[in-house]
Amino acid sequence: MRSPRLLNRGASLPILSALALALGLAGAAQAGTGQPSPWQLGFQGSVTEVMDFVTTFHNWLLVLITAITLFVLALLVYVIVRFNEKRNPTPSRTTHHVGLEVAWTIVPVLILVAIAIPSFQLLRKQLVTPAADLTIKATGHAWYWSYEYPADQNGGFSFESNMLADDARQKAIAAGRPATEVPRLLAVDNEVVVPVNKVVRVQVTAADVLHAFAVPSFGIKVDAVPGRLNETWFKAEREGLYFGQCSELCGQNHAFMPIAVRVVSEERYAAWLAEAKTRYARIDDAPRAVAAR
Ligand SMILES: [Cu+2]
Repeated sequence: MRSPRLLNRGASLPILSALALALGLAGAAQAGTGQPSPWQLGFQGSVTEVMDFVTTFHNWLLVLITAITLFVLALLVYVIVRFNEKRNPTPSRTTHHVGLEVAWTIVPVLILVAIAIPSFQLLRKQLVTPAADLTIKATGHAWYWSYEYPADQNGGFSFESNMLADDARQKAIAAGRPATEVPRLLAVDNEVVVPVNKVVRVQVTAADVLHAFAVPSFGIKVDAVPGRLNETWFKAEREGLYFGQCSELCGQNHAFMPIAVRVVSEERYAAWLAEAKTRYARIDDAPRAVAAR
């Protein structure tokens, strides 16, 4: 009952902004980490510093835009109510007000500065790759991803990663795999495996058309362009399975080329690496085969 009165005062802005922020945060808290969840409102949960920053920045912008929108709405309502023809039959002929003009120039500039500073900080964090512990190359194909682990870091193999079809998913679930490990349209046959708390540099390119490599919980998204090598990085701080999707409309099966990254302990990574080297195609086999022809 007090709220309508509050609405007529400046005090309503912080309250409503806080409400919007709470809603946004609640959405983020509900959201799955590594994969989307039903009725999700906010971003997926974060497991990297970059995604933490993205989430905080997003919430800050939500507060700002809510305050600005409510302020403009309040002005409009005030003008409509106070200065309509009935209540204000002889309008003022004022056209200039120095104080007001200075204010509506300075205030927006300050708002833009308040947006620009964290924006540039975030850009820098995303674009400047720290010293990498591990490099992986991801190549987009129509319509799947392939990955290379370079030989000079104990890899030297490459593999393809295709989406699990529904029958394969059902079989996996029947065999005892939890359903969250094989979500529909996201689960793949061969996952990318990386160690936890290590800086992973991902070099991204494409073999045919434009694709984009994106994993929401890491806060990364970078174009995969044929003939060009793009780069992004992440340092996952929690073990788990994190899904992403091709994020550049690339053709008929664009929606069916998911990305799955499994973050594991250092020991499990070493074990996987040893096994992967025997299971997957060696990269250095390819030039030799060409030379033999
Ligand atoms: Cu694609």
